[in-house]
Amino acid sequence: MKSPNNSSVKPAVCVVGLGYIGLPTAAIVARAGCRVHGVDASQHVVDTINRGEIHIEEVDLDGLVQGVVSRGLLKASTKVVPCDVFVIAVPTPFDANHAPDISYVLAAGEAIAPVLKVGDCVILESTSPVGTTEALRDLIATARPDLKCPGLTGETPDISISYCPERVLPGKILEELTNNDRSIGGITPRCARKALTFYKLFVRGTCVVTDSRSAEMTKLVENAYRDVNIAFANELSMVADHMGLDVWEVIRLANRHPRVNILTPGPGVGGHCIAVDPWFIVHGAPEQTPLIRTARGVNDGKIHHVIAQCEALIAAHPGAKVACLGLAFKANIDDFRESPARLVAVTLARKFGARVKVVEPFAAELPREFAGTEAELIDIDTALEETQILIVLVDHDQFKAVPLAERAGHLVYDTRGIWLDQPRGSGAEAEGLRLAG
Ligand code: SAJ
Repeated sequence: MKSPNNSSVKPAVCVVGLGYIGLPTAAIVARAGCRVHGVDASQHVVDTINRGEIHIEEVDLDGLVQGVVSRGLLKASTKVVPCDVFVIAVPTPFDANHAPDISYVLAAGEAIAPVLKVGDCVILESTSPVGTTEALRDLIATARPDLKCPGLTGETPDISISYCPERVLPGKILEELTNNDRSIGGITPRCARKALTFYKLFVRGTCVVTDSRSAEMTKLVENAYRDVNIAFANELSMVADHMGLDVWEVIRLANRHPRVNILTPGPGVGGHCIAVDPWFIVHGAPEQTPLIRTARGVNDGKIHHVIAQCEALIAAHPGAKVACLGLAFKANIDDFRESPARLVAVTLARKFGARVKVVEPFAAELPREFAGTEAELIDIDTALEETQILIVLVDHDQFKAVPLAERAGHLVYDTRGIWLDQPRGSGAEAEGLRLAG
């Protein structure tokens, strides 16, 4: 990498993987003054970005990408080119047995190995099982025996390799990429220092230097911690339904304890992170992770609990029209990946036919799984006027804004607790259902 001490000389940066993390990262690094070469396997993604446009939804990303592309600071292609810093931000899915798949990471390693030169810095950002950064190092060492790789011998390595995960929240990515603290996990301390120099170009949060394995585990631990705590909230909501209690009231009161912070029940856990990353820990230590594994079961089980509650409510009101409010995996974004709301809505649509409508302000059309159902995408006003049962599946601001006067006469199953002013006597007891969420 170019002289880290000469602040006027910014490194040329190659970002491999231009998705939800790679593209915002490439754009922010370009805005910091680096010449950035983005690489993606999809020609459509490459062409979109080179037009100064974006293929994903993220607040303010369109303006930023348009600016850095028009200034020639960001260019995309399907091929890697020689640079000083290589950031790998490709997917790390899991297979049917919840075993992590790092093939995209290794493919990225294969692509960058031929163009590496002495002084270059390789950084893996993708959420990965512990040991992946060392596997990447071994791949590069095999592909490039002429380069001294870190952590293999006592000699000073020619290149540095580190693991530096992101921890951004969709919808706030640009802000959090800049301001959040960051783990900088080097295969050696020297590697970490090289990566630290790069991140100090655009990270205002504290960059905490550590080893690559600790950084890999930290990322998984952060998301597993959240999944376990969401599972506790979801289990409470199922207990409340069983006991006829108002889970929102119980959590509101419990959280007034100075050291209690119970999270929010929902229809299950969606997205490509919280529902996935805990499995990386379980896969690495299957005998030592009963809690993490069970929490995954509770959160996935909540989806089916919500479906059962909905089916009972709808069946108890023959002829009533139903509006499923929301398909996204979380509030105010258009990301529908692994969304529990989608599964609930399509299950109801398949069972109750034309009675079921869907409201999703962030969708222009229904996802493909609704093909063959009679479900219809409508807006919230039509839902309020033409349906009798409202099932809140996503806490979009647009739904929160519906005043009590416009929904008091409806039967409401609020899985997100956005309408706590809804009369509890909204007919739910008639079926013995306490629709606590
Ligand atoms: N959820 C609940 N109840 C809650 C919080 C969340 O039901 O109290 C649900 C959400 O509705 C959603 C799912 O859990 O379906 C995940 O939502 P999330 O808010 O945890 O967010 P993600 O998956 O978009 O982002 C997480 C974040 N990790 C943590 O908060 C520890 C983010 O910082 C990570 O960078 C991201 O995963 C990631 O990329 O790993």
